[in-house]
Amino acid sequence: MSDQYSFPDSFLWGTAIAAHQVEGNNKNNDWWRWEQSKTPDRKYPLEPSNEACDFYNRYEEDFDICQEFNTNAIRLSVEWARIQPKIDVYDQTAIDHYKKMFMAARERGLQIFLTLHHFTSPVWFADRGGWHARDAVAIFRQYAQVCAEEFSDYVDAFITINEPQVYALKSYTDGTWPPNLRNPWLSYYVQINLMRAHRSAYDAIKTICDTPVGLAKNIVWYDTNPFASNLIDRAAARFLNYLNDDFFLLPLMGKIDFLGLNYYFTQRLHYLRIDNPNDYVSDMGWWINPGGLGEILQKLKKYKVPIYITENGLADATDRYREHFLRDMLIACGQAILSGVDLRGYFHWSLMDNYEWHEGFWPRFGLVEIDREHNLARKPRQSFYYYAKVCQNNTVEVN
Ligand code: IFM
Repeated sequence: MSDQYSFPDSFLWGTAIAAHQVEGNNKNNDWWRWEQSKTPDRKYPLEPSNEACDFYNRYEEDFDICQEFNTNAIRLSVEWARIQPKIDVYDQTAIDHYKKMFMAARERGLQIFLTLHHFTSPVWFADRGGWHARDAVAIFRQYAQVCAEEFSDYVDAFITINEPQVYALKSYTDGTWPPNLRNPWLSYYVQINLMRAHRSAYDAIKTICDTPVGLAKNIVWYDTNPFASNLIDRAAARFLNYLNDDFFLLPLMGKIDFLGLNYYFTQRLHYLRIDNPNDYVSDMGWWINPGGLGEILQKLKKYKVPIYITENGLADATDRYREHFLRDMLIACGQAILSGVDLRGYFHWSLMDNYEWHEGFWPRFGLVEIDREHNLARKPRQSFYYYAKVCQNNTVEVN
């Protein structure tokens, strides 16, 4: 093993955020409506997003931090409900606001990876049947085309949809997220629709510009306990890994210029139950296993498309693991590059503490702490200084 890993000169060192989780006051989408509904017999969400981090107004301050900490890229999303508040209305004021935001990022040397759909949809879209409506794909295609027309001069890459499978499972299988349905068949149908939506949006964007288009795919790595593995667990892990990546990705090949990988954790199976070690876990109980990232990157090599890690991070309120986490994950990245994986960038989730969906604000994913008691003050955590050094040196040291 080498004692340091150097990254290609063009490597992107970034952070990631998403509109509804940071902007605040996204009042016209399905999440907001549900959060604010205070339905008494619903367990979730723990709290509403309200002003979130007020990123919609404070983006310059946040991009200043990105620059100060040597990052050269940011992944963010636009809020569909702001851009298209009604089916037949595009809001030029909101579009211009985003343009100003993108300019501010570029002026600070940040390349922009722009996500078009990150879990939330306009209320009018939800009311027509959301992602299981017949014309959902056509509607999304039109929105993607408008985004390409308006934003292609400002952004470096488009990500059509964030974590389609997670969305389908949360919203349509376990019903935790709006539209809170529990129907596995519908969930499967929505997954197919999201694949179709990606393909269609890809074509629409390409009629406007040459900007690379990809999608962000969450992949959990399924593994077995090396000391107690049995045939059934090995077969189950293989099958789950197939469902997680190849099943979804194979139909997208040819309509993808790069693959965005969101990796958080590994699940170890023992007699078909999850049996993870508990030595290295985040505040959310997710087992941190950099080896899983290495395995996934090797597996994705066969698709022969550039890969960006579009999310990777942990909830860690006291910042006790984040530096180790970063080092371990980045070593896995360095090793993957050495072995021929075409990995071109890393976006840490997240730039700042934000609204973690049905969990509310307690999980702290940020390189920057948001002090909710003091006017949402931004306070970079110690681990951000470590990441800044890596970004500056383009190298991660092993030790
Ligand atoms: O906060 C989320 C993000 O919106 C999508 N990927 C996983 C993150 C952490 O749970």
